[in-house]
Amino acid sequence: MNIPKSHPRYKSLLNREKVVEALDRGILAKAGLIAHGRGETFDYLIGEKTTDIALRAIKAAAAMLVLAENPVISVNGNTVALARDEVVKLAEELNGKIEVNLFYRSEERLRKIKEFFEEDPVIREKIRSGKIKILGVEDGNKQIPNLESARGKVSQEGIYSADVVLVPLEDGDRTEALVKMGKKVISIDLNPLSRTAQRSTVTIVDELTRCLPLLRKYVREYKRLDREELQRIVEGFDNRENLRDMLNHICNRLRNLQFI
Ligand code: PTJ
Repeated sequence: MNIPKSHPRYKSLLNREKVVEALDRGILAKAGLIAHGRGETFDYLIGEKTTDIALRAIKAAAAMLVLAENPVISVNGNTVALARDEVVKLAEELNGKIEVNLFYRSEERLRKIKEFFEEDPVIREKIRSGKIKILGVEDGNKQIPNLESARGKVSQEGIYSADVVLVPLEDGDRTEALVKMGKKVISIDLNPLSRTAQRSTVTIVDELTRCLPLLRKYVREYKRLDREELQRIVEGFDNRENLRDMLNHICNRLRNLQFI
C-alpha cells in the first residue's frame, strides 16, 4: 500500500505494513499482530512520543550496555519485522551479538528470520566479516533453568553466557528466568503493567522503532565516559519509580484528554 507521508498516522501505518508483510513472509508469529495492536493502544495512551520518563530509562540502559562484558540483543518476529536494520546498528556499537529467540518457536521461522538478516547485502557483509553474529538459530542448545516455554532454548555464546540481555517486546516468563540466572535484563515494552516490564532491571516504556536510535545515540556517547560515571548513571536509576512515573503520566493524560 502506498501511504502518503502527509498522513497524520504515517509512521504507525508504515509499522503496520511491516508487521503484515512479515506475517506473509512467515517471519512474524500470528500472535505478533495481536501484540502489535496492544502496543499501539499503549502508545496512544502514552502520547506517541518518547517521554522524559522513557529517556531516563534509555540513558540507564545505554550505560548498562556500555558497562556490560557480554551484552546480547535478543530478537523475535516483531522486533525483526519492525527494526532489523536498527538492531544491527546497535549491535555494531556493542559486541555484535544478536540472538534469535522465539516464543512460537519453529525451525522454519528461525531460518526465515536468519535469512531476512542475510538477504540485505550490507548486513550479509557484516555477518561475513564477523562484525555481527546471528546466534540462536543453529546453536540454540542450552536451556534456561526453570523455563518451560520454547524461549528456554538459547545459545551458549549468546544469551546463556550474557551478563546483560536487551529484550525488545516479549511475554514475561523469560525475563523472570533470566533475572534469576543473575543477568541484567533491559526490556522495551509499551505496556508498563506487563510482567516483562515489572520484572526487568531496566524497562524502557517506549515504542521500539522510536527508542532504538536514541538508545544507540546514548551508547555511542557513553562509550566516552569512564566506568565510575557509567555506574553512577545506572545506580541513579530506579525501575519501579520509573514505572510508577509512567503510570502517573498515562493517568494524567487520560484525565486531561479532551474529545476532538
Ligand atoms: O516472535 P515470537 O514467536 O517470539 O512471538 C513474539 C510475541 C510478541 C508474539 C510474543 O512474545 C507475545 O505474545 O508477546 P506479548 O505477551 O503480546 O507481549 C508483547 C508486548 O510488547 C506487549 O506488552 C505490547 O504492549 C508490547 N509491544 C508491542 N509492540 C510494541 C511493543 N512495545 C514496544 N514497541 C512496539 N512496537
